[in-house]
Amino acid sequence: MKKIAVINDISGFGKCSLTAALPIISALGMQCCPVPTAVLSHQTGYNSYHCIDLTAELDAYLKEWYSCGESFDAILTGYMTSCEQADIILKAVDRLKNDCTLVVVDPVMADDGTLYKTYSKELCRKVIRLAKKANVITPNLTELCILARLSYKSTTAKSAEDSYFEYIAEAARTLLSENLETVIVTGVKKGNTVCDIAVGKDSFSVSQSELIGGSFSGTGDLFASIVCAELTRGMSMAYSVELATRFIEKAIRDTVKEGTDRNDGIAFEKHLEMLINE
Ligand code: PXL
Repeated sequence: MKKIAVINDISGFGKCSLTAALPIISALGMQCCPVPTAVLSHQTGYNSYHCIDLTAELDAYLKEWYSCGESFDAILTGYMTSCEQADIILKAVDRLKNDCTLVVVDPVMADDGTLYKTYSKELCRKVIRLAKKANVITPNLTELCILARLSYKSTTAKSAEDSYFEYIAEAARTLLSENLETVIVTGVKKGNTVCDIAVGKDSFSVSQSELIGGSFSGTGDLFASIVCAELTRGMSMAYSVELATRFIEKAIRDTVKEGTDRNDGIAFEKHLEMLINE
């Protein structure tokens, strides 16, 4: 069975990070091996939460993995609590990967034009360094603007232009390198649609959904988990992105019907059957 190491927090409420990655990767028939970076009562978008930061334990936890010689088909990283934790994760990615390991970095930093309140400029610089180690990154549009040093306001101001997606693709292409093969920009709004755009050196694909509701907790984590697992089992980039887009669209539709708060995440559980034996 293929194994994916997921370096992320676990939050009691918010259906994000590890509570998103675990069911998705299991449904897709792979073993999810968590490196829990923190335990939170709720994700940080709620008005109040308690965070048990596991930074001080991470080296000892990872040392056990290193001494067992564990190796992984893929590594997926997400939310980080501090610069000190980011430094440990930067080293862990190098130690855990082998020549065949797919490294997917979700450069969690911001959404809707605003940095998450726990992310400093210095932590963003660490995220940028981590993104450079990846084969695939999955920034939302705000995070792409940070990575590509663009203004979010002037980027979204172009959304009505015919060339909007090409503009975004050009920005994404500036990030590509020898190892970073694909940048998938998520949640790009255009008219009444929201799109996920996969950009490679010579490739470009757009997966489109109807824009329903606003942005919800955990969608980036669900998206990155589906894409990471599908690529790990050998599916194409365009197929993996389209499946992730369709899965999230269906779950958002149910969530909007239920009328729950954006912080509570999306109603994805009933749609896991789309992924089982798929
Ligand atoms: O979904 C990203 C994420 C993950 N983990 C925690 C968060 C967030 C976004 O706010 O707060 C704890």
